[in-house]
Amino acid sequence: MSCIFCQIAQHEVSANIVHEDDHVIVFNDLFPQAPVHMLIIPKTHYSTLNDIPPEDTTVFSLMHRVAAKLAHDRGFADKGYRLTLNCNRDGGQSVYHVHMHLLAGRPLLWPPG
Ligand code: DGP
Repeated sequence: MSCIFCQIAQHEVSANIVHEDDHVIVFNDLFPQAPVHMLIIPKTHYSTLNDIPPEDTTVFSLMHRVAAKLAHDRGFADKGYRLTLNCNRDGGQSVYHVHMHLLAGRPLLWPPG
């Protein structure tokens, strides 16, 4: 098993886990870019956004539902936050297991670098 996020999802590598259910696990990013920086990942391994099969019609709704609940529960839903998915080299992806960045806690610039 060489995927670090699969290893985190299987509790083989430690991470600061903030949510877990049957389908999704959320943990704090090791290199936070904002006061809140969590990674929301599906437990199913997909290397990139390009690898999610059309039959999997629920993966993003499950990830989004958890993100929205965390934003609400932690009190930054109204102030605002950003969900980001990077794909492949030009998209800035460095870990090849699909993940959603949940960023909050400061004004986030646009456009991104
Ligand atoms: P991306 O560049 O979109 O592939 O983002 C990958 C993120 O994963 C990056 O912000 C740093 C984070 N990261 C990499 N390795 C680890 C790790 O072992 N543990 C945790 N918690 N985060 C990691």
